[in-house]
Amino acid sequence: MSINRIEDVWGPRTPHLPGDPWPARVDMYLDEGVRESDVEWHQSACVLCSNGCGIDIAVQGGRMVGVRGREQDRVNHGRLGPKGLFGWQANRSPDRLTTPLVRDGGELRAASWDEAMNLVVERSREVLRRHGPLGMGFFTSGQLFLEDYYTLGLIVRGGIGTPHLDANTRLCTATSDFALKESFGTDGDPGSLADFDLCDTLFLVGHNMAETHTVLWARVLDRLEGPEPPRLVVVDPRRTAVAERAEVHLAVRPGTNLALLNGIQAALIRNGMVDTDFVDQHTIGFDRLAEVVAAYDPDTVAGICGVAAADIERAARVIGEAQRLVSTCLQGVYQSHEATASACQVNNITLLRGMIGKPGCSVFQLNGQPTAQNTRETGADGDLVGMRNWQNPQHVADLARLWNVEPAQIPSWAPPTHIMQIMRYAEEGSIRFLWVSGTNPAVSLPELHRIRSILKQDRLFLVVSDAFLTETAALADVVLPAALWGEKVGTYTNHDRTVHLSERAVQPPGEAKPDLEIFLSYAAGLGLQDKDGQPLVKWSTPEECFEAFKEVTRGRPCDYSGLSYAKLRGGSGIQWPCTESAPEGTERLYTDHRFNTDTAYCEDYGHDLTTGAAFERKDHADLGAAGRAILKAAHHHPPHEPPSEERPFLFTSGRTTYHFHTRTKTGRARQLQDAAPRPWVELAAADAEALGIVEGDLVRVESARGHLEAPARLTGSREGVVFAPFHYGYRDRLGDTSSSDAPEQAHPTAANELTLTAWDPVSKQPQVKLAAVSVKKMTS
Ligand SMILES: Nc1nc2c(c(=O)[nH]1)N[C@H]1C(S)=C(S)[C@@H](COP(=O)(O)OP(=O)(O)OC[C@H]3O[C@@H](n4cnc5c(=O)[nH]c(N)nc54)[C@H](O)[C@@H]3O)O[C@H]1N2
Ligand SMILES: Nc1nc2c(c(=O)[nH]1)N[C@H]1C(S)=C(S)[C@@H](COP(=O)(O)OP(=O)(O)OC[C@H]3O[C@@H](n4cnc5c(=O)[nH]c(N)nc54)[C@H](O)[C@@H]3O)O[C@H]1N2
Ligand code: SF4
Ligand SMILES: [Mo]
Repeated sequence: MSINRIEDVWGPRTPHLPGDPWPARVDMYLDEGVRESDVEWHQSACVLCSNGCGIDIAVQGGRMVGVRGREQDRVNHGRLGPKGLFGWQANRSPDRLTTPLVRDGGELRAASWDEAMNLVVERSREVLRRHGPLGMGFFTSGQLFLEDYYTLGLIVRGGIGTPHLDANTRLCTATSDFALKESFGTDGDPGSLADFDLCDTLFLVGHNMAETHTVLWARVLDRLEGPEPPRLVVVDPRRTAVAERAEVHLAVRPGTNLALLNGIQAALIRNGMVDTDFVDQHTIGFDRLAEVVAAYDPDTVAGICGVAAADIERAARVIGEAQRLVSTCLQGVYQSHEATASACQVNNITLLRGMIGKPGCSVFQLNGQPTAQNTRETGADGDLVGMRNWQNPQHVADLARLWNVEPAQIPSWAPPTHIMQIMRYAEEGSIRFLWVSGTNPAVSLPELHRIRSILKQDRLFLVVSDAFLTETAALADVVLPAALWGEKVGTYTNHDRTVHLSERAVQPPGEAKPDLEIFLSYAAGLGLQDKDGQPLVKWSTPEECFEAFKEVTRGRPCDYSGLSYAKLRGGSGIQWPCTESAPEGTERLYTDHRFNTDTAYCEDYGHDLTTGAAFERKDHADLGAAGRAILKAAHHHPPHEPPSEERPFLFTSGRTTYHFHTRTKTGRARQLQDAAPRPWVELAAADAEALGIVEGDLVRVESARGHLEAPARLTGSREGVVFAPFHYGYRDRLGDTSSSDAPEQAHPTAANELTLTAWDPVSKQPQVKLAAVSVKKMTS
């Protein structure tokens, strides 16, 4: 059985009237010769993006042989995109890690679990003895399961007591998290994916949905090509497949989102397109917002953003005329200049138009990674478990009671350390132990030359848990072989709060173990205890962990107390909050237009969006939001690295349909790897012509920090913008175990060789979408 989701990425259309249910369409892919009736099916959800499509895994003879979309799942109604259909094949790749590895005489060699874990525990003890908890750092993922994160968070925050725990969600959706907290008081996207079936207007900001949430785009295409299609406004410097469908495409100069969004708000106010009743009753901050955005008239904004003033007016009119508006933000906002400030303006537009808490109306501060939401909820990034506020002593005390530790044990004297700061401490030598789980920073962090030099240091003990010998694992002192999705049980939550259970379909290869087991054996090795001398971590299975997590979320916004593994089996995923009084979950938040901004309840006291200065409890209380949403305003400032004579182009990076991040999975799925085997550089046709470059010429793109070389592709990007996918690290021969050092590549291909060490002042999300570069044609 084969269907072609490589060429026909979004599959056949199933159009419907607004508000009618989205028709089902089941996508399936099985190995050659395998029949649907001959396999066992195991329930799961796809882990190759934050849409979290319901998926069943086909097993025959103890081996994965295919997948099928779950028809009854509310997220995808049976559909799967290219990664979902083909990406699972990475699980069976012959180069999976099957034993622990330890560095011995400079080289990695196979070791037993006892030897490897003893080494990890001994080194932790030694660092704790000599440097204290601040010598320890942990960097985790947006791709493990809720139970893995919650266990790690407890070990690190409740046991070891270091604030140096962050996740790659910092690179991904930290801004989503912070923007939601700033505007609505707590994290959690308010809307439902069904709002895409109902809306009459869509506003997509820095989101290439056609490539990055392919099943959601199929859902949108069913509207665009059906009766009463929604109007579409897109903000992206590139002419993406999404932009091609837009009524208004604003191809802004990278780094100018905030000016544009201020301009749109100014037009809404000027044209009387504000829902004044909603604003008066349910928000605070309008006067200051109106004062700030008044400076952004269409001509001024046109000059800053490099788009026509008339197009800004048109976009504002489409948004202003909407009766049911859905807006999304993603990496073109979050990884860009003024990330949180810009994301908050999209929240503001939603509020100014009163488009929240109603069917067909919402803002989506979208996620990217499949389990990023759980990293945030479990506090495995810079948050405190259960959307608690680390600045609120009552919240910390409450958590300490649930964990049975002293409140002072949980580090809350300063903001949890973000990954760029963790790297800085490792560079300076105050962090001596770093455990990286489920992420590949030697490709995905900015300014790779620097990251490699930090990770390679002798004085830093680097532990990596992964399923493959990645660029990062190749630099480690100990590598722990991890079981992947489909080989372990657990839950995760997508970007409309839908929680899925993923069953174990097959055994992990060799001695690979689930992350939860790895963390539990670490906790046992360190002998971590609660304040009564009992083991700190009180569970030994994923389900027991889930039950414990339910208790720490009770009464918090992400309330899981009404869920159970049993309830998640069989049907669709279920949206939190799911409680005794809402046993089937909750489709939309804030339907009563009461927001989580009470000072005693909120997750964050807020920040100055321009400087990032954190407010104190008193500042928040003085605002008096008390259940009203907060309209936050900020002026635009130019980006850190403007183009210059020497480097006249703006470099940006992102994704292609067929690959996921650093390709550790999609590079091992034949159909996906064949569809995008090599990197490339996108140039605007006029820029290419001026440089004498034609399609396919090898070009060199160089920033102040590094360069990459790849063949040119001429596209409809705005002039002055250069784009490269960030998927291609230096291990282009996948499974290469020959060297633990970054080779001096003949042709470097990683986008992050070029990017800079800079982050958003509020969310601390690195700015990988903006760097000044030169471009030239290579002669050979
Ligand atoms: N195929 C595929 N899908 C994925 C992933 C993947 O790796 N591959 N990863 C998943 C993850 S973790 C994430 S976070 C999401 C990311 O999903 P997206 O955010 O949709 O993907 P990106 O390509 O990173 O960036 C989106 C767009 O931002 C634009 N952009 C660049 N600079 C600016 C700017 O200054 N302003 C504006 N408005 N736009 C700008 C780029 O041109 C690009 O088209 O995708 C998820 N889905
Ligand atoms: N220039 C540039 N840089 C970027 C971005 C960009 O757009 N441009 N995007 C950023 C974003 S949004 C993201 S999300 C990051 C992604 O960056 P990374 O997180 O570094 O990317 P991945 O390749 O997904 O790495 C995940 C690793 O986890 C492993 N893994 C998967 N499942 C499991 C598991 O169950 N257990 C364990 N232990 N390991 C597992 C995989 O094999 C893989 O090595 O990159 C960021 N960097
Ligand atoms: S849209 Fe995302 S979750 Fe759905 S199949 Fe594709 S990669 Fe998987
Ligand atoms: Mo991401």
